[in-house]
Amino acid sequence: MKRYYQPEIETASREKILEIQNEKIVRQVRHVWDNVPYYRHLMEEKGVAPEDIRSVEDIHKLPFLSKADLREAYPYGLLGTDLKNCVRIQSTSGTTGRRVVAFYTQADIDLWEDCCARAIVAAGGTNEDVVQVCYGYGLFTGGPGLNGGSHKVGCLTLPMSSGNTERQIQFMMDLGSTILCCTPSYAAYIGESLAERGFKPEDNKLKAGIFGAEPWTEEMRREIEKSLGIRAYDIYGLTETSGPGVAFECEEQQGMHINEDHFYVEVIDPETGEVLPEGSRGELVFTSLDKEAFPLLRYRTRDICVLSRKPCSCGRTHIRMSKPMGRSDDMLIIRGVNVFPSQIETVLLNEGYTPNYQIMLDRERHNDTFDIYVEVSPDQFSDLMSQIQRMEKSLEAALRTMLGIGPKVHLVAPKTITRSEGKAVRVVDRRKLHD
Ligand code: DLL
Repeated sequence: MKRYYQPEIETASREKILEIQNEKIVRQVRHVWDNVPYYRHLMEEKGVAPEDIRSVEDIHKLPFLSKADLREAYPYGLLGTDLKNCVRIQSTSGTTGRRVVAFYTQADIDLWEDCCARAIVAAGGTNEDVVQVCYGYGLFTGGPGLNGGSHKVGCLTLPMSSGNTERQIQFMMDLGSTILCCTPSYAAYIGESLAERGFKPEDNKLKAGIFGAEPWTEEMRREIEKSLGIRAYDIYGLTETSGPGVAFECEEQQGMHINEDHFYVEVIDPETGEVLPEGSRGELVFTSLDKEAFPLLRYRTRDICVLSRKPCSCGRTHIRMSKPMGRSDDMLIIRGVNVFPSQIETVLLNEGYTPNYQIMLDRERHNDTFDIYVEVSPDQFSDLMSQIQRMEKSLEAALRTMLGIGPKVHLVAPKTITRSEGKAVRVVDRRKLHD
């Protein structure tokens, strides 16, 4: 039996979806023009007025927004409504400079939770399910988003948050969790931890998992499915567009359906900004068609993807996106946390180190390892092991404060990090995250 959370819209004809989008875009551009002086100014600079946008065909006339705009407008500059209408913020785990703060009205939260509910139902969720949410709660969108979606479907929701694997396993076994929501790396770790405790895949009641927030491969999907005895579904989203639920996988597991009634999607050439035809590989750009509090138009995600309109046997008609194939900026996602090399550089310089460093990323038992090799200057150099260890610990603490996750720091002697003749190779990523 095919199941949808909002069947009418999830299986609507292409014409119907376009009609909805066309109506919404006109309203949304007017809303932004009237309420977001920052974007209005960008439109004026480009010589575009709300009257020029009569349908989604005209969207290409609008200016892009990027993370740099979010930084410049931080914190309230892109707010689309009075603060008194906002009921929530969510934020990325970045530093002050990079932090994205997104605002929500109650209606925004409702729509966001609907999107997550669609993902849960697509993964087979009903009100008979027990959904264990072990994405982080708090500022991160993962926990609150899936939590809200799970409530909407009527599932018994376990708001576990991440970490404390012992407790996760105990609740999972005692309460008979049937759907697991977390990052794919944490899912793999839970799978291994279960095996270490002598549990076989058939000992748990899980049937599906909804995993996202970081890149993962088909190979990893197969391993997770095997170790937990489930079907593993991908889910995509970003704080700027609400959070998880912008797109989700159905039983076909062949790309994620984008909720096109709420988000208009384009793929562009990241160099030129030119809109590319369906099927081309390029950067995803989203326009939120409904959001009141944080209504971003043409937001550049930096995620590289391919879109497909090939009909899907699940009956959903919304366009599908491939798994993100990389990024067009230098952002790394380490254990689900967004990290920019420049943040690391800032800490090193603040703490009195040289900017000669190398970030080494790898995977051990499906978990990211995160090592940073930092050269000390000749006057910092010491033969005393205890002193080096103290310095490493203190630098690790400073980095943890800045990044929200802790790397392992290795201080190395002056001039040991290979100098490059061109661009410095700051990041060595051995994780093989993309197929
Ligand atoms: O990661 C929202 C989310 C939470 C998505 C839970 C799915 C599940 P941010 O922290 O703002 O939001 O990070 C957004 O993470 O631009 C992608 O680069 C990456 N990302 C998100 N989902 C996926 C995925 C959340 N399924 C950034 N596959 C995005 C690969 C993903 N990368």
